[in-house]
Amino acid sequence: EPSKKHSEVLENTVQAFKNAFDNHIHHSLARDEHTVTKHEKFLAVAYAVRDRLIDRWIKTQETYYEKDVKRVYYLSLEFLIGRTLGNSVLNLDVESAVEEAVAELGMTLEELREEEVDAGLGNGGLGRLAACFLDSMATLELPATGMGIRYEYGMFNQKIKDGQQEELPDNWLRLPNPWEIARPANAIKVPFGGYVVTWTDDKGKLRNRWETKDYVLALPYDTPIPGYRNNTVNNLRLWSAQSADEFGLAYFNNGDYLAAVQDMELSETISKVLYPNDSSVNGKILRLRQQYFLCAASLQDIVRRFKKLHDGEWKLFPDKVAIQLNDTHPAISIAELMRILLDDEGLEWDEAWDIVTRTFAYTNHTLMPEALEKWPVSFFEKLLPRHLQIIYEINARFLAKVSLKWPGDTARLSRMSLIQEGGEKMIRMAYLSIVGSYAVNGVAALHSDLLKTSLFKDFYEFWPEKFNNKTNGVTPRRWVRKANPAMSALVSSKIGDNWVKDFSEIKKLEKFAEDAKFRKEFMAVKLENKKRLAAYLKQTQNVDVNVNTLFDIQVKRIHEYKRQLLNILHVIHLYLQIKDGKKVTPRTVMIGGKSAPGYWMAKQIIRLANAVGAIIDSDPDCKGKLQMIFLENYRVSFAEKIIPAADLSEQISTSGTEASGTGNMKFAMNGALTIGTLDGANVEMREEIGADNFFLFGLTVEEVQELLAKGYRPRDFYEKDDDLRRVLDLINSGFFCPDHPETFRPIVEKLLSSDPFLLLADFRSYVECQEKVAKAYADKDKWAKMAILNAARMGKFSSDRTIEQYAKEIWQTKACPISIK
Ligand code: 26Y
Repeated sequence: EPSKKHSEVLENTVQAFKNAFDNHIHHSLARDEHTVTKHEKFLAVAYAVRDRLIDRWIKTQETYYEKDVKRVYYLSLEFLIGRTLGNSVLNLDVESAVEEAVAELGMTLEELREEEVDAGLGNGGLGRLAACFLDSMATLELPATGMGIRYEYGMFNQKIKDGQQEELPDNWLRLPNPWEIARPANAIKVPFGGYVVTWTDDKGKLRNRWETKDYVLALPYDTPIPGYRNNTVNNLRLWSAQSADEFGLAYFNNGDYLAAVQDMELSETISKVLYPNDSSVNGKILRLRQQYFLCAASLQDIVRRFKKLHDGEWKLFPDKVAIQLNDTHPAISIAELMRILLDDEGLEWDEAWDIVTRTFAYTNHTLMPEALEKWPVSFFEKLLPRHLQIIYEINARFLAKVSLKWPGDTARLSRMSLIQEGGEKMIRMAYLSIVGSYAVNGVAALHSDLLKTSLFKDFYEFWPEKFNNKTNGVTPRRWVRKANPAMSALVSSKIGDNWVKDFSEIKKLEKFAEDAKFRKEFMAVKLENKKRLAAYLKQTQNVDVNVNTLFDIQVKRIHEYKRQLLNILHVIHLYLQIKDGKKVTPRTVMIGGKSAPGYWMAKQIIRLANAVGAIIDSDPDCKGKLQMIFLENYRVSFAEKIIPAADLSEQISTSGTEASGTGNMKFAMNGALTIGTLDGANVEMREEIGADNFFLFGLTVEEVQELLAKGYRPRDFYEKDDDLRRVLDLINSGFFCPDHPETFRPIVEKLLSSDPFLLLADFRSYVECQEKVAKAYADKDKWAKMAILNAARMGKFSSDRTIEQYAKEIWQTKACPISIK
């Protein structure tokens, strides 16, 4: 009984932590006080904290097993965790002891936290959502496991050189990762390629078997995920690819030892690097290998755990396991579970299909057509021949049912087919996901509605009951309590600190909007956060910012639909206003985010932002009035410094394009006001916050659709609007790039000719709304009231609320509290 043997629970006293640091510096790192580096001090503290998670971690897993609870597996190609130390210390409730003990090391906890490198195993919203969900699932004591890939290189590091994005590799594992535990004993073999053999079993039944010599080993690395102030420590299991020993055996026999070892490298490339594009599929076969690698390893693991308690009781599987697919990226799991049940376990098709379709649920995160995954049938023939057969069979049975409901509607059949014909045959992964799941959800009310009326209309008509909404949320632990300690302390001094666990309690803050003293304190905290960000920008980018200006911030991936370009057009407009001698409210506009390396237009937008920022900077007329800064290398740990410092949050996507957004929520919780469109979760935020406290502009989804339907002509807007014309003409003149005046002309060209995201149509409305923002900011007291009401009315957007809904309405899982005696 392991939990008895180690019942001398590690102490959380200051002295115990001091001893632990000392011990780890000596025994784990082989250093003394003269040779230990700052980073090693971080490692020692991290090991000491991790030690204090282990008992609960083991106990949690043991309890789930003993109670035989229904488990959730959250399958995702991305987990954008960021840093872990501060979060673990908070959730373990050992902040003050650790704080005091690290003083012994001659450092503050804050400094130590800066030593930790971000785990950047994701692109943006979808990956960060997975990380927030892990925190909430553990906090709500749900028996949940995250499963993903342990990429050796995460999201690239962005450098701005000569005003342009450069990508540097993120070699995050060069330094030891103190949070993970390798479990080579639990390695799993993942097959690829080969062929399908049909055989007859002893009952005379025809069966299929996938045969191959091509295997890759999946090694699990486990990271503990502690709940907030409870005993739950869930598991995040990330798979790393290693060559299987058998691989290259043929070479060994031929004596070509070095060729064999070189070949082993090939299988290890599977988990080498995260694909850094989040908005258009690139169709590389290595990406399909990654997807199958995750699915195969995870499902074998899940099935093994199920069989330990319920071998032969397959009907029970959906009562013990729910698998959530984070977008279509792990959708091959559906075919993989079918393969296991049919080929390995010998079930009949109907039994197997019933189990599969009571196990999976699918979350869609985008309506953008370029981001919808389709894999060539030829890739499947090469890599996953048995899965291809299974998908064909799923499709045939599905289309037969569709045809019964709509006899003779062949157009509908070809629209709904899992296989896209005409040209290269492709598998539509979203359709596979819908057909193989019992629940399909969007990530905000508007998005879920649009799924039903546009992208998945046919499927909604066939299975209305499958479709549901789960509006996103973010964890208040990381995004308020940790990122904004000053605001948190102020808030807790008024309403206690239970809001950290039950974020609906944040509404108790509302009444303090009318308290003049509180307003002053609240805005003093904001100023403190602005100073903290300013100091960081000075230190890292060597820029000086004026903290007495309106901090107007847009941070997110760079994409045309998110319309950073509209933001830049507005900045140029303000610049021209200043040159005209008009009075403006002093602003510092900050834009940050990464472009996919191959996304030319997004890179041009970054380049324009930097060029415009440089011109403004060089113009003495703008001093103290206008500044634009590009924030380099936006990532989770940087977001934690940026968001609490914002006065204004830019959420300006074209209506109908941003599925939800989650940055929008983080800003508002930290007392920023939003300028935004009726898109994604903005709609629901505005409902909660109140229309008076939200700066709304732009066309609605219906108006966008109408304008596009009647034939959108951006040039009409250019011709009718003098301010807009001046801005575009100035860019076109080469003013922002005198050495190469043609540089930014393609941007203007695209806006005038097609402008697919309707920047010109929304420009006037945006500029007028920004004028309202400027006026409101000038009235400090009014602004403070609005800021407080924003923070106070964000209770709905905790990921705890989101996860409660998933648990109740999709997974049918219940809390399983962990007790340690
Ligand atoms: C297939 C590949 C190209 C791909 C890789 C990553 C496609 C999409 C993605 C990531 C998408 C993503 O991050 N979507 C965002 O998900 C958030 C969480 O639901 C939403 O808030 C946000 O609106 C949406 O853009």
